[in-house]
Amino acid sequence: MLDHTAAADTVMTDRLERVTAHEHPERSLVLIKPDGFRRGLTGEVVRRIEAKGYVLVAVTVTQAQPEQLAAHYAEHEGKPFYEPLVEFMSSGPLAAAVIEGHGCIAGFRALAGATDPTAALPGTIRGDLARDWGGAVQQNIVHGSDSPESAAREIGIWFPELG
Ligand code: RTP
Ligand code: MG
Repeated sequence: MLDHTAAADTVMTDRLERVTAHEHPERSLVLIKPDGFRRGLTGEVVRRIEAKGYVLVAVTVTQAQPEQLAAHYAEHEGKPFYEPLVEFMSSGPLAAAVIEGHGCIAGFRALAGATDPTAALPGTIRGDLARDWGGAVQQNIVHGSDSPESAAREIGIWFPELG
């Protein structure tokens, strides 16, 4: 019993040290898109994030509002896949998460794999769990911020209380 408690304390201390050892650990915004949520893959994505060593700061399940998607995907407005993308992202609930850890922006993008699930390498989230369904937009399970500036902006859209 004592041994078990000591082991649990060690794990907790290690976790706290990882979170608090640096003053400004990097954060990224992750979305488990409606295809991933619908298919029950939220837990699998979170498992991979935690197995990599990143820490969950916040997680929520929500139906994306039009103004959130307009802000989130402003850079893609006018592109051929924009309207199908907004429709796809509105097609059901999604899970949004903020993750934390040094290098987690690039690190999560590496976990996610290439945008096109056919090209995404096995071992990545998109390579293992997504495929091309021949639609107007790629349904590729996850979104991850692509820069510190994007992360700050996107966290403000999905978690205004953390912005
Ligand atoms: P994300 O923003 O979702 O993390 O994905 P990404 O950076 O890898 O890709 P991005 O270029 O930002 O595109 C945003 C999302 O739009 C859909 N898409 N479909 N030609 C297509 O069918 C196409 N191009 C883009 C994908 O869902 C992509 O993740
Ligand atoms: Mg992107």
